[in-house]
Amino acid sequence: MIRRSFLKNTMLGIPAMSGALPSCTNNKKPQKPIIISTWDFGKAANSEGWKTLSANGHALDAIEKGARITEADQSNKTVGYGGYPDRDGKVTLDACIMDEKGNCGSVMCLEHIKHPISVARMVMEKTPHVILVGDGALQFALENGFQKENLLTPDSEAAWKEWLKKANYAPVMNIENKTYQSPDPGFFPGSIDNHDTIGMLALDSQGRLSGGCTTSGMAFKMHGRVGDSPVIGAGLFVDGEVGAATSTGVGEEVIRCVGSHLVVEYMRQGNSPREACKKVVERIAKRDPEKAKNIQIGFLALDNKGNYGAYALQKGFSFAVKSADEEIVIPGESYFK
Ligand code: SD4
Repeated sequence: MIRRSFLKNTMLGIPAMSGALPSCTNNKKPQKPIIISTWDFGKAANSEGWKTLSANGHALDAIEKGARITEADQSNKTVGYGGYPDRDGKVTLDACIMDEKGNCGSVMCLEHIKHPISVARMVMEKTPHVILVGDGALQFALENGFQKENLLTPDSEAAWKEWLKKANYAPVMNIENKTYQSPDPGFFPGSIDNHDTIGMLALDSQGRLSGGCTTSGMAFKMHGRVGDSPVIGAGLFVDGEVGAATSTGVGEEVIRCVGSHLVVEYMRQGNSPREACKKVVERIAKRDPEKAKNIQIGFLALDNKGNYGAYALQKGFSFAVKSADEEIVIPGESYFK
């Protein structure tokens, strides 16, 4: 079921999107342990991560295990195996992971490896570096026991071939009821469900925070294009003293404001996770109001007490929460109503 109909049809026990926004875009009391993820498919990833958290495991393990569920899901066309390729037909993956102490690892433009989140973790734990890209990242993965695989599924290959017929770049940016025609036809490549990265944040029973982010990026992007998702500070940031944030949407705009880091800094100043996300969305909207109307960006944040919140530019964003108290998918509030 696609995300939009899923939201309309289930809502998982939360108030419908019409009328007052659900108060659960900000939880009422902090929860620990807790795991939260972008989009409705985050629910399955959360469930996997929860197995670790509920057994008093480390938030970092919960993130990695959860993210691997989405990466392996070939029905998800925007993360990992089965992700839409770039315009040359290559599936290139971006991922990063970070813990509460500032340890982090990232891979960019990685081909042929089904679980970039695990390679990112290995970059973090086994190298003195933070980022490996392209061939170097692949070489590192193969040297460390990962298998080389074909990640282009028949479905995604067919979608790419269909796109090639026109290559007309007319994407749907996950904005409810709206199709975005990019003013720059060479830049925003199009597909349905074009922007569905998974960003995950977790707080474990011992108060350790971690986060991860993994994506195949924009469908039919230029070969070599990297978005915000594997960029520490942009697609993900974790600071154990404060909280963690992650993002989804048009990565270029998130990179321009180092969005997830900014969310964490707003939390450091005393803002709730929701307020912090809202402030960054507002900055993006004010910087270029015309552009902002036509793109989607969503931020998700979790503080080190277990309060969460989210905010997006456009309607249509959702996030999934799992704790001992709740397992829900929540429609995100948005700047444009
Ligand atoms: C990117 N931010 O590559 C990612 C895509 C995304 O939801 O978030 N999709 O720009």
